Amino acid sequence: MAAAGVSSTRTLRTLRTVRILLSPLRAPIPNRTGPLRLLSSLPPPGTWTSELSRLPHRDLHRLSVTDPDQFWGAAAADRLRWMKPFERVQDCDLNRGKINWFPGGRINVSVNCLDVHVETHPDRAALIWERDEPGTEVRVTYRELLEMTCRLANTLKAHGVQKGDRVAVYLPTSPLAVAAMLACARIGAVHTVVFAGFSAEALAGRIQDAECKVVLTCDETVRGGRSVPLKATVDAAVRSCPSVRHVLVSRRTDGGATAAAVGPLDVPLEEAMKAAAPVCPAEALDSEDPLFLLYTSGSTGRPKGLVHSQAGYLLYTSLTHQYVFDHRDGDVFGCVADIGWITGHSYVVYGPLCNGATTVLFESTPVYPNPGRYWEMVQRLRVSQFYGAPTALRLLLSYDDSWVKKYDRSSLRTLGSVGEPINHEAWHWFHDVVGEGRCPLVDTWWQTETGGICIAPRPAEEGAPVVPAMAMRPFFGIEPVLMGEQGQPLSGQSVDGALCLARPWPGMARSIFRDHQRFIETYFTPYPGCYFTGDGAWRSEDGFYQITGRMDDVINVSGHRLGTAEVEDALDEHPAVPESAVVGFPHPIKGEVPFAFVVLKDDLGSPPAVLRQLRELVATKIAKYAVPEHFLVVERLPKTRSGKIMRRVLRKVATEATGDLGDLSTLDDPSVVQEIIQAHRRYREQHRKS
Ligand code: 7RM
Repeated sequence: MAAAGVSSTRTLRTLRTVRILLSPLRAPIPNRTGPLRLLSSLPPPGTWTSELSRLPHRDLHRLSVTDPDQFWGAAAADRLRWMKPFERVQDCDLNRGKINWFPGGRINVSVNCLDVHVETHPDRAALIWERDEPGTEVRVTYRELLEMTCRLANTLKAHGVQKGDRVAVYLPTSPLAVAAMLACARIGAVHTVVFAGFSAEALAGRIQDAECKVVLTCDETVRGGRSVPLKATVDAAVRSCPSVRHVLVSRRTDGGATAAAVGPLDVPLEEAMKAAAPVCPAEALDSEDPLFLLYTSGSTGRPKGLVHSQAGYLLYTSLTHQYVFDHRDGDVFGCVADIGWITGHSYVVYGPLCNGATTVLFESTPVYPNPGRYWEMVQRLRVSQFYGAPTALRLLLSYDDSWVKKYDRSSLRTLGSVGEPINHEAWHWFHDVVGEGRCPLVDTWWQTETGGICIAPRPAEEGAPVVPAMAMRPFFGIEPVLMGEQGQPLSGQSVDGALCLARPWPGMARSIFRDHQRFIETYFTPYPGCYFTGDGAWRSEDGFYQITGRMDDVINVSGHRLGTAEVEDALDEHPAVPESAVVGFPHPIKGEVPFAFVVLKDDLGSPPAVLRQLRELVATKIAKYAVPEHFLVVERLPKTRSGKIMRRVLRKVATEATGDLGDLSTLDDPSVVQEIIQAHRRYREQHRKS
């Protein structure tokens, strides 16, 4: 981990500065007589607001790790509305991948996100749909969203959807998509949202794996001024999905001509919802009934359907949303992620709605109609928190600062970053230019698997000043452990290792759909008793954390998580490609791009034509962002004697870091490395010429 060491030294220096700035302001931890005891047996309702929430942030954190049952029990009893109280706080055994929170409890997530707020503030905007054309936003109140959700829930029931059935949602970030998620939650169906940028084959793969009964979509959507035909993609996908009984189609645009022909499975959604009753009783679900599946890339095989469940997920997303972003009543929360990713699930939909916030649904792009889009939106909607991805910031900072400065950003209180490491330049631009140096910037680390933010700065903590490079610390109930190469926990400071989380937390995924064994093997076997994140991290001498990047074959393209194995599988389907290897390659804006090494059979077509077909193949099998930016044709790949491709060597060839290739002794034929280095030189020269 040489690269990690370099950036670690830099961080270390920054962190020292932070500590110097922090120390005079640090409030002493109050002396306590005896242990904190807030609960007797079952947490009485009201405990959290009356007792816990008054505790200083630091004490809350201490309680969350010294007495997690008390902490989570009180939080769950008070923050959520239960239909039946839970009997125990948790029953977990990470060794066996057994994760069980709030057993015995019955709850409905849609009631917590809608009905409870309709009782107190029915006319508050739940959603502000920031549509593609600026200035055409649509507000949906809590009352309206509840009615929409109920009508949709009744429509799903009328089309045979029952508790436990899976429903695919292939929609842009829009009120209908949110209502679809909550409608599933209302009746106990399990939604699986598929990012509307995925191809027909990628969509079909997910529908097949989840055996979805119903697909929800719309005719087309408009993004960056261009129309995207969603229904046509669904039509192509469902042909190979025998489980699908109905496709519920919303009419998004008036361009009826572009809507695909009405097939035998299709149901016009607006008509069906109009005919459905506006009230739908909420199912009393078990705390651990599944809420949704979300497919994400791993280092091997096809994307896996991570299973998240009801109560723990909702509690965790609402608590993190409140504390990490310093959410207050009346705020407009602006998370610009697409609902097709976990960030959209947790911080566009569930966390903010559970907290009764007004949440923004951003449907456009950062540069439409110009690079001032985000900040013009902040001004127009009076956004309080802006949460986005470094890749977009890197793109925007390449334009003139006047695109930011001409808009009023005084409504902003907290800035957030997610999805990939935020580099220093982007951090400073976001903090200093966008936030005028007065808003804390929270760099939040988490994963599809963790359900919510796990490691982030704590600006809301008493005495925490607003300073650059605010360092990351574990959230309530999270206990990070760094593991060394022999699998031993590394104690002390100034160390880096494999990032694990040593105790269960309520927001974590419960399983991989229909493959619990893979769940155990991926996350709990590498370091028994701990959850393994797949990331490396560095702990500074002050105990702050910095993420150093993935330790496996997962890369991050414009904040999109991608398994290099998926790209290889797509390439290998071409008859001219006997084998291929894909690695991540640094890119100034996208963070990383796929770099493909391909072996071609020489009797099959001309290389340029084949490469064109390969690009097309990846776009149709996965998505456009997965198409390799670089293709290097090679004679052979570097393989170990046991036949494993040594990708670490290929990464070094791609980045021309061939000075130290590391241990090559396990290679079957080490001469292949020089061969590939030569091929790369020729490639680079050609590239320079063109
Ligand atoms: C929320 C999300 C997860 C992977 C994760 C990391 C990387 C995410 C940060 C980060 C550095 C961050 N879910 N990652 N956040 N790396 N700093 N603040 O992105 O499942 O799609 O991706 O993303 O490698 O393992 S995800």
